[in-house]
Amino acid sequence: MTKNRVEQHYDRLTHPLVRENGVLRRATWDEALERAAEGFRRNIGRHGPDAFAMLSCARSTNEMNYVAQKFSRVVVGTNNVDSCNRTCHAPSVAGLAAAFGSGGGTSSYQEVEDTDVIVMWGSAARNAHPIFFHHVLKGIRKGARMFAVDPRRTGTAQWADRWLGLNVGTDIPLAHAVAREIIDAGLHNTAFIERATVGFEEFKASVEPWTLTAAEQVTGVPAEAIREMAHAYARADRAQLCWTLGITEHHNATDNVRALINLSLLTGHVGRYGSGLSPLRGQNNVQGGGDMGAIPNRLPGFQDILDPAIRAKFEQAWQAPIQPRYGLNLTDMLEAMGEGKVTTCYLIGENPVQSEADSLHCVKRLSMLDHLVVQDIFLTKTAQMADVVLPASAAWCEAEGTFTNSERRVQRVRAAITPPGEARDDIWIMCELARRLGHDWDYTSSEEVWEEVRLLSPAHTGMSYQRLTDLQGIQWPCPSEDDLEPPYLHGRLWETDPARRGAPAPFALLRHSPPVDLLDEEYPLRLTTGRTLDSYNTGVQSSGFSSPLRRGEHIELSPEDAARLGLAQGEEVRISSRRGSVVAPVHVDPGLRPGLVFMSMHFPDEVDTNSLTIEATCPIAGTAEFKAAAVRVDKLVAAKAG
Ligand SMILES: Nc1nc2c(c(=O)[nH]1)N[C@H]1C(S)=C(S)[C@@H](COP(=O)(O)OP(=O)(O)OC[C@H]3O[C@@H](n4cnc5c(=O)[nH]c(N)nc54)[C@H](O)[C@@H]3O)O[C@H]1N2
Ligand SMILES: Nc1nc2c(c(=O)[nH]1)N[C@H]1C(S)=C(S)[C@@H](COP(=O)(O)OP(=O)(O)OC[C@H]3O[C@@H](n4cnc5c(=O)[nH]c(N)nc54)[C@H](O)[C@@H]3O)O[C@H]1N2
Ligand SMILES: [Mo]
Repeated sequence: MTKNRVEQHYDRLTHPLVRENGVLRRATWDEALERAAEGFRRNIGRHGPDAFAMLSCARSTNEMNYVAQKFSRVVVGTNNVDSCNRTCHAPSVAGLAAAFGSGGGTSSYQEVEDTDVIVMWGSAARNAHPIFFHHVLKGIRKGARMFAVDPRRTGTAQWADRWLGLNVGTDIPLAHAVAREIIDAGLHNTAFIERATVGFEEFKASVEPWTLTAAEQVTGVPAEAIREMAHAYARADRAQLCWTLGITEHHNATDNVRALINLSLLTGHVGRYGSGLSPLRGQNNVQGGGDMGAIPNRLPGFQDILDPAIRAKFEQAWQAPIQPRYGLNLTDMLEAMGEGKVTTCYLIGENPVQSEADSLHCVKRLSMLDHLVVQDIFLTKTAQMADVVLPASAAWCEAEGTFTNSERRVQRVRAAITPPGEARDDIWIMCELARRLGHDWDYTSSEEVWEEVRLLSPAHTGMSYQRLTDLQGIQWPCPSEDDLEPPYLHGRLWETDPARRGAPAPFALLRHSPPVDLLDEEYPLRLTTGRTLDSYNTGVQSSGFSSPLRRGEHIELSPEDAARLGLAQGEEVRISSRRGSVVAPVHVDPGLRPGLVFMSMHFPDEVDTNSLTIEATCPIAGTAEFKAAAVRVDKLVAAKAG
């Protein structure tokens, strides 16, 4: 492919913009960078470094994310840096770290091909992770049995041997019933439990009330299906447990994750080839963004900010003090904006105006900022609120660097085309801003950044660009250039020598906590939101063209509810929650059970799904309950008359 011979999307940002008399106008790079830096300087000078918050881009490279978190920590002096991980898999990271000490998925993609049982729990992988799903299909072809646990009979569930259609937000009762059945039938792995875990007796007592019958009543899943999955998972020689947002976008999301981890501890399905836990990550480099420290509690290499020795190592390398406390996460940042504590924000490759739960509330908070800088490749709804808009290159095709996927594999990406107009590399832009704020940063290549990462993060030390190229990617941890770790984590749990085995993995004691947004007579239906194959997140990168594959936003209802409400396929109706109300056409979906409504989040310009969702968040991870809102659906004529 010849550079520049590719037709660019007509809406790409091609030059910087600054706000003047209330409107955004074209500016030179010099003017825009000066305005951006001046606003940061003013706010930090007035209110201190913690008045600054940054969101870093999970679409961009590891190198970009490393520089972004360093900008927050060194140039500004705050740990207030986060990314979209907060809206999806922060609970997976928190749950896995609490159980095993590190937050990565334990298995590699290849392992679902070489396993006996695959459980897809709250995951629409057929739509959302099609590459991974190819591996799943290969596993099924080789004889693996698959179970899908999802309120909807999704495209993923259609490939399963058994679909467990549970009520939204009842995953803990279901997992507890699976655990109780396994223990009751004597199928738990006593040797593994004794050797590698703690807290089994207390756990056993805690799941005692969740008989199959009790669970059937709460979850809606037939007792016999729960029993079948429990026996299949426990009896399997190898089993993979995969989950995504059906587990993590809840107010008790970290508990949900721990409930699934408990099952792996009970059966020993972790730390071996073919047996493990896979939270399939969301955006292409959200795993890498977190690994690089673009989260408020970890330095690059998932190293804890509260550890004085770790801080000392980074302070020495960066020649700057690091605050000895966790920064604000995305959820806390928005709250702090509402309270006037965060007054300036640097948003890189995020569109919270359309992606945050209870979006109307989010807009209110962002509008209270004194100074907002947005760095993106499109003029998003969020960028339209900014004081300064900086046009970036699109990392996936216009930048050099590395991405890290859900199996912790770091892979090189290369610039195939040049960015349009005056758009510039994310790292170049941050260096220019750093310089204007008194830090003489001069990274001339992504490899130079990567070499710094390798020095500071033991998990990445063995990954030179050359080696990443030769081996077509390497999974972390990779501490040295002369070896490769096994493709799965936590093999230590199987060591017979206690010294090598290290800390045991604790069972978690958990309680069922139903969705916060209660159903009542006024709002009797349960709305859950998610993805379709043909569109991406807030639609910024998948809108702007028409395709026969994309059919716009719909309110998906069960045939029973559509009939009860007298709604026809394609009819425009109003859907309302306690927070907002929108209009969209009906789609009758036989894969939905009565009482359940589904919408995507892909067309917010026309239908703002997130004006309906609730901001109830997981207290441990900060993730919002995108998957459970109480709603009402009304015929338009009836709504007008009322
Ligand atoms: N085509 C496409 N692919 C994408 C994306 C995209 O926008 N489009 N986005 C990417 C991103 S950022 C992410 S994070 C991933 C997300 O990937 P997924 O998490 O797989 O996608 P979702 O559709 O959000 O939700 C998964 C499933 O959770 C189910 N669910 C809802 N409530 C519950 C519940 O209470 N319990 C259980 N067990 N299940 C429940 C939903 O019915 C849905 O099928 O996809 C990534 N891939
Ligand atoms: N109702 C509902 N809402 C949800 C969810 C849900 O399931 N239901 N899921 C949540 C989840 S999991 C996620 S991840 C969020 C997604 O939320 P966001 O991350 O806010 O949404 P995106 O549409 O993915 O926006 C990414 C932005 O990055 C920009 N971008 C792309 N590449 C680059 C680059 O190389 N450099 C720079 N600087 N910018 C770039 C794009 O133009 C786009 O504006 O939405 C959350 N919101
Ligand atoms: Mo995500």
